[in-house]
Amino acid sequence: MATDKKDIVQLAIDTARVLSADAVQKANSGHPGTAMALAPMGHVLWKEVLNYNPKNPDWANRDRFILSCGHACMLQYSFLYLTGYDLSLDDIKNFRQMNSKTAGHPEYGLAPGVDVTTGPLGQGFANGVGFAIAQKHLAARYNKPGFNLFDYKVYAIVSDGDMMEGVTSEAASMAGHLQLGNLIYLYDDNHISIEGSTDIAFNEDVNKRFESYGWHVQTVTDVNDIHALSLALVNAKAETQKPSLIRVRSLIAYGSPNKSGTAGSHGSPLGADEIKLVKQFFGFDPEKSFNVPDEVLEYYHKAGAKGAASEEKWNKLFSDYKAKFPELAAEYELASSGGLPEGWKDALPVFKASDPKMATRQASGKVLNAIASKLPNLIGGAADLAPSTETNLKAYDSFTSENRNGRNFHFGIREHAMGSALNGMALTKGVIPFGATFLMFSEYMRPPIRLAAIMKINPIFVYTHDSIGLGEDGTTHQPVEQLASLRSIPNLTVIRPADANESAHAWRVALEHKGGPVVLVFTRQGLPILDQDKYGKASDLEKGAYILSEASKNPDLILMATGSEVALILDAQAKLEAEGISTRVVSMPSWELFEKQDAAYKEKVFPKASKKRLAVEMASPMGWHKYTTDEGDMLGMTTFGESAPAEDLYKHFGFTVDNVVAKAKALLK
Ligand SMILES: Cc1ncc(C[n+]2csc(CCOP(=O)(O)OP(=O)(O)O)c2C)c(N)n1
Repeated sequence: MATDKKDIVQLAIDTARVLSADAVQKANSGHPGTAMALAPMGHVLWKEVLNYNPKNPDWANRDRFILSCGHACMLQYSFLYLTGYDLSLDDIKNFRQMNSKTAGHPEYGLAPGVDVTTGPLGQGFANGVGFAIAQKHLAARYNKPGFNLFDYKVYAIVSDGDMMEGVTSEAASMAGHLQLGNLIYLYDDNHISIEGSTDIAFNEDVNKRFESYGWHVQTVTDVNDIHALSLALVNAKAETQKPSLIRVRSLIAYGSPNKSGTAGSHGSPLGADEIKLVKQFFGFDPEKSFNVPDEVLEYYHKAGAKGAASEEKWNKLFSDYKAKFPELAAEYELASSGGLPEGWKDALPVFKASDPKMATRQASGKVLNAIASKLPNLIGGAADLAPSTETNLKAYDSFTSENRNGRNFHFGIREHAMGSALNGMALTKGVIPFGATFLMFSEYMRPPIRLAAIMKINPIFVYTHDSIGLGEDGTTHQPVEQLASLRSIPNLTVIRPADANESAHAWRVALEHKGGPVVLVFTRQGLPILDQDKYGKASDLEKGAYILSEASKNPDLILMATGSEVALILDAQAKLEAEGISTRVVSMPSWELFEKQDAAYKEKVFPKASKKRLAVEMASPMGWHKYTTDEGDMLGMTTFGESAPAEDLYKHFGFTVDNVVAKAKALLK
């Protein structure tokens, strides 16, 4: 081994650099430069700072680590492998290949030790704020004198790209305001992004910016100075009031004679010749690849192995806690395993048909407030729209810098960061987070919605003001294409309930749902409460679609709708039946839930022989054809709406009983 007399620390760091470069070279794709440059950072983190146990990557009190510049993932994979996570050298050799754990960007659930999927820049930064919020909340709820169950910190490596993204500004502002002193971010200030020097697009004073957000800011002038790095991290840990940013100057692709400091090393393999020069520079055999000296593996394994004792100590602490605080311990154990307390569903309200009209947002608010005391781990808030989205938990405080016990979150008008923070919270086992805004502004949070779906995690996204039915706010606020686009996201379940009782069941399904996020879509405007003695049961919402009102005989026609349009098609059914047209009404709150039903149930709701079908939804018709068939039709929205009172808009766009009846009859001609 051509490693001569190097001291073990330098040898270890250089091994991580060369390993990262080799993996990118073999894959013939990836981002070697930053992984190489930041190996000293990786070393200080995994060797000295992070509290983790490679044998149990899910240990509840581990420090969280986020590689927000996910493209540099070979850095993370290298250290996860070296410290003894369940990742082999073959996994490193299979970087970016089919079915490997070492995907092109770190993916939650694939490589052990990856706390969150990253890659879209800015997301990891903002996820960390959610992790930090959740840590503070868990600590406030469960820690007791002598029992610091949750005292972990949240670390991230962030890059120039992260710093340029808007979501980072939202999240940093939120973190500063909330005084999340448990956040420690290392900023790789390497002056390079894809198009070249960051000067061409980015020249603000990042330190000043973060100071003004209320962060504690330090600068390390050379990433290779591991003593300075360690010291800055010690200072950051000691700062418990403010989130910490450590700006670290680095040279991309350090060690590459022809490519260091250039954008060329950002996103392409170094090339066979250059990688040999790199190996020579670090004193490695240029002819050997994936060369991990035994002493390096032993050295990092030893660092990783320390975690087992830390976890064991914590397990003992938790078992003592359990003896002293059995109820709290049981509550946490249940919540962190994804369970819900027995009997919680008994608290779900039931609404009567004789009650006055009620907007589904209002019903949702009543449901949330009815179940909040039964579900102590349900926490959430809105992007400055709690009064409009009816998401305030009235009996509970707000989560603030002084009160971490609060269950109401004021995310501010920061939808994007709210979504990303919700993901960080959802990834922290033990809390069930929800966040609310208008359906239109789901557009401002699509990246975290998509990432939640990729990660198959379970934040609940609450969206109200769900159609032109919101009225006078006009085109800018009237969602049209949002339902179709949300329904197009794999692993996402969209539920648009038809009335107050369906809203209660929508929350039930959302809270019980596993394997992906749920979007709940509610109206601004009042809707009649469907008579549970007369019509299909609202609990059947869980099947996605159900026969709400059966035809008088074998149906000539099937009317289907979601949300506020269900009441409309019920009225249309009465008219059609009066004219001798036997009409079935299907309430279809969720396509995704319906698609999970078996063929027999689907055939029962939509018999293949009954192809005269009309769907009604005040949204883009895209996608409905599957259910309406070639012989059916869809009454939807093909423009952006208008500013006017809702009743006028219904007439203008044809969402009237007469128009539904006319369209239905046209189908039967
Ligand atoms: C939201 C988003 N936009 C664009 C990209 C594509 N992209 C990947 S890396 C990168 C440049 C990042 O530069 P920097 O953060 O400085 O990383 P470094 O060059 O230091 O590795 C870009 C634009 C992305 N991953 N995410």
